[in-house]
Amino acid sequence: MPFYNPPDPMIQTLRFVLGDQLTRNLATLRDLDPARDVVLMVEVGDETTYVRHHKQKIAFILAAMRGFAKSLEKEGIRVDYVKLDDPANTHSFTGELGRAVTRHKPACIVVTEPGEYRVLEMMRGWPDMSGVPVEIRDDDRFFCSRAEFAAWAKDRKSLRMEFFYREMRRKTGYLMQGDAPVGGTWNFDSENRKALPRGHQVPIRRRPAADPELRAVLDLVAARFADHFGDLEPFVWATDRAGALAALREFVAERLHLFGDYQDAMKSGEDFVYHAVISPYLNAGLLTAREVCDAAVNAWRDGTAPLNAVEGFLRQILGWREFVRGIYWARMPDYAATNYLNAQRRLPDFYWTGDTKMKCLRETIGATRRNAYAHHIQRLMVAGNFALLAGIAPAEIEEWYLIVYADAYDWVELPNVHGMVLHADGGVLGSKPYAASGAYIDRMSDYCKTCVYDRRKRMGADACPFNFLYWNFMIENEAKLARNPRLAMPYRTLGAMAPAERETLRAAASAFFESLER
Ligand code: FAD
Ligand code: DLZ
Ligand code: SF4
Repeated sequence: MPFYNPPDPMIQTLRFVLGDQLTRNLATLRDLDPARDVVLMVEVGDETTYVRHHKQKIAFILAAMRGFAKSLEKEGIRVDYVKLDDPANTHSFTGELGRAVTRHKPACIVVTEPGEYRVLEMMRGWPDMSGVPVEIRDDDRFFCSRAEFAAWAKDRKSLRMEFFYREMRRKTGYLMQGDAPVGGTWNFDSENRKALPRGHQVPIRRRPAADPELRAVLDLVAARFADHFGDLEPFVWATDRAGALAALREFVAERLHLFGDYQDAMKSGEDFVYHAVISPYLNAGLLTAREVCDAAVNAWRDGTAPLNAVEGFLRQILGWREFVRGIYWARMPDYAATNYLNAQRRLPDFYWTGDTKMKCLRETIGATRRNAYAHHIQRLMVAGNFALLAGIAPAEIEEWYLIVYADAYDWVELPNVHGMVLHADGGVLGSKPYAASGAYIDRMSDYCKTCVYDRRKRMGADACPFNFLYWNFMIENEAKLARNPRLAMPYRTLGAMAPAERETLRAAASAFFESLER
């Protein structure tokens, strides 16, 4: 019985650690007294099914939770760990906290703020539910606290990542020389848009071996969540800190130097390209953002990775990751309800089955199913771009992203999908929608070469759907988007288009949508 602790009326503090808070230095655990405190961790049905997560996502979190609990126990810390198949499990955070309070009779409960608004709402009810004071601590694993972001955002007419990122560079001193950015510029994006050369061999990403503990979790998930999306095996994730650190080291040694050059590149059969593939570890707490940024900046100092790669990588973590979290907490709960472009279409079935003739989507959904992962450009410019152009209802596609990716929690998934991809927030997160035709996908990938559609054609039976959908999107949203200075070019082209051509594009899009319904 590895995790069971008998009732103890002397417990001072019950420290509740959630499945994405697996960090030894978590605020909840910092002043822990092993003699008087108990750590509570619970596997609950509500969290495994509030959306029907990818099988590997559930297995990753449960295995990582069990491993983390064991590592605390090795330190002599008492952990009250409730397993999913415990017959007394009430299957909710609130129910399990209530039972734990009855077991341990603590004087107080300590938690760290959660990653999802719905869980914060639960936490607010815990003092009344338990009759015990509940202290909710800041999650200081982020560089920027919620209060600091709110202060930065206050009185700004628009919130732009670039300016926030510069503040974060100044605050942390990463890649700074006094007040100026190292290399004389904040941004190396123009160097970072290369496609992979023909025949280029991407380094192979190593997969950790399954131990007996992971095997038990995989069997549990196979039995209990058989009808959830995604392949369970081969399982591609490490589930403890040592494995996460090894993945970080492998990335820094073998891929970081080309991260910048190929950060937007896509290639058939290459599920990871030069990406770090560490987001599940970061978001669950197995790695900290600071140690990841330190590792990258040290590689630049040591001369093993160039500035464009390291700056590009730092920008993702110090910039985007912190920025989307700031927006989430500053704007929730109203943020999720906006639908600026009034998108209403149902999510096509092929997002689940991968059964589509569009090669780019087949590749992206295939990778997603295999790994509970797709890299950023597949998420943004393929799966996301299609959802934007097709006018998929925000709630439908947001749920898909939350389900299918092992790194998906509301704080990070929602702003990326709702704001960056769908422009459903009307421009809070980004100044324009990332709408693109087939030409972009062709430039950055080899997908179009073996696709049944012709990416050069706008019309006709074999025209690339991204082409007519792109123009249909611009026409449908003309009233809302035409005055956006960043969309001046497409609207100039549209302005020069003959009415008959516009009509033909609209008709092609309608026929395509009808075929999707069928
Ligand atoms: P790399 O490309 O190697 O980047 C390094 C790290 O930077 C990532 O691990 C991640 O922590 C951070 N990062 C990069 N871009 C972003 C971003 N836009 N927002 C936040 N962090 C970022 N990321 C998630 O962690 N969870 C999500 O649910 C999620 N959903 C997304 C949905 C859409 C539509 C888009 C466009 C992006 C989403 N992202 C999400 C951001 C990004 O795609 C992933 O963080 C990245 O693909 C993870 O793979 P990696 O570790 O190989 O990242
Ligand atoms: C995602 C997830 C899953 C699948 N299961 C659990 C669980 O059984 N127990 C737990 O503590 N956390 C789980 N999580 C992560 C939570 O959903 C996450 O902590 C909240 O969404 C707050 O961000
Ligand atoms: Fe995707 Fe169009 Fe290229 Fe086919 S031709 S892979 S549908 S962008």
